[in-house]
Amino acid sequence: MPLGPLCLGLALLGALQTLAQDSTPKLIPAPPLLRVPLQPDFQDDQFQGKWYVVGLAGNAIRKEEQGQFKMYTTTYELKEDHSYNVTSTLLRDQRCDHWIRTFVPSFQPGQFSLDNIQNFPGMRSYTVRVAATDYTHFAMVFFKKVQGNREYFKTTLYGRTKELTPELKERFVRFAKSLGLTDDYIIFPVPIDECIDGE
Ligand code: DBS
Ligand code: DBH
Repeated sequence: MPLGPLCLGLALLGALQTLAQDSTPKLIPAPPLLRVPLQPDFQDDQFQGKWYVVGLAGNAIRKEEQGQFKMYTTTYELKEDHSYNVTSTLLRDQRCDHWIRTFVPSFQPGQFSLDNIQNFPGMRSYTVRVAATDYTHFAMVFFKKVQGNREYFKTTLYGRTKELTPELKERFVRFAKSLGLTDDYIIFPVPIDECIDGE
């Protein structure tokens, strides 16, 4: 039996598999939505306003790759129809970048979907769920998106101020871990002044 062609074939197969894996790294699976808590008696008017992203965790958020990730803000403004205009403001390439989208209420208070997902290339679903908030200090929000055939999820620790207590940050870490994430996937963006002060 000629081993040469077989070995070559196996080697090629191995190389192909490596290539395929590299272009689609394994993602930690998203938890079922049913297992993600929902803030009871959600008050959409009280949730409005500016939130600092004090913590960020997700299956595509990696600590090493996002070293010195800068803090940004997300502002929620309620419209007449109870959708939110949502604006994130980030310092990017020495400029303030504004990223605007609309969250539409869905299924139950505190849960939303992204409006006009057809405008987002490859986006098949986008779900937002406010897991916990006291409205005046902090919020923990869960996001899940299916883009192409990949399912990403993330959670943000929002603060009304740039700093939150160690207790709230520890609670956020526990929450992120309850979603299947580990420390490598949890970051605390560095507070900055540019772009995110004011209003
Ligand atoms: O808005 C999001 C919801 C989101 O950006 C992600 C997950 C849920 C996410 O994982 N994003 C990463 C991959 O697109 C990213 O690098 O931002
Ligand atoms: O710029 C972005 O794409 C962005 C910014 C803030 C984003 O996708 C997000 C928050 O979810």
